[in-house]
Amino acid sequence: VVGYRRSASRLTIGAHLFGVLAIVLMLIWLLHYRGGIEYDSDNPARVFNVHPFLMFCGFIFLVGQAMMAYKSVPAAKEAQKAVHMVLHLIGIVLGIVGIAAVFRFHDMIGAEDMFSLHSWIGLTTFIMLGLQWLLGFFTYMFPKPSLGTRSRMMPWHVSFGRALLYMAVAAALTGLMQRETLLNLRGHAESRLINFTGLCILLFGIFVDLSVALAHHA
Ligand code: ASC
Repeated sequence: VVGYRRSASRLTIGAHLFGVLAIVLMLIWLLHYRGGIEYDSDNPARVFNVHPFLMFCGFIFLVGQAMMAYKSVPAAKEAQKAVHMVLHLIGIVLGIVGIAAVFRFHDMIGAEDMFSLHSWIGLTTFIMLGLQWLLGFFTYMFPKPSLGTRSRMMPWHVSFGRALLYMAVAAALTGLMQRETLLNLRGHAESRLINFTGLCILLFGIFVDLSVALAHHA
């Protein structure tokens, strides 16, 4: 048990490392190469940039942190649970703004919505994660059915959450690829920067998932 717990907390270090690295690389990309991040801008590119920024640095990063809260927050179990719930909620709210930004961008340039594989995976994942949050809230916070029901739901809650994290990573990577292709960046330094951002996002997902998989569940 102690060995498991130790390896799970070492894995959270890997997750923090790749998560922060992905944020830094993405900020270099959006601020240095892509003109900045601004929701209310008249410049469609700056409006678009809100989307990758909030979907990773807001949504996926905070959801991952929420998943690791039971290892990384040094507090009583009920406090960890509150952090787990609230971090997901903040992530979801930022995700809503991030999705609104890309719809606003499409509106500005007269492009159709929901055409790409990225948008299908991404919106499906986001809606299912919202439903998972509601189900988790009603099961584990309020009104909190019997202990038997809660424990029977737990493997589903954990397994489905882990699947959703990989789905979110798939959405992020297809989104980065799409942007790279659309901007015609093949062979440029910027394309390498985007690839490394994607690799860090993938490794963040893997480390978060392993830290959950190798943890001990109450
Ligand atoms: C909860 C909670 C848990 C589970 C457990 C049953 O409400 O905080 O850890 O349910 O008691 O699996």
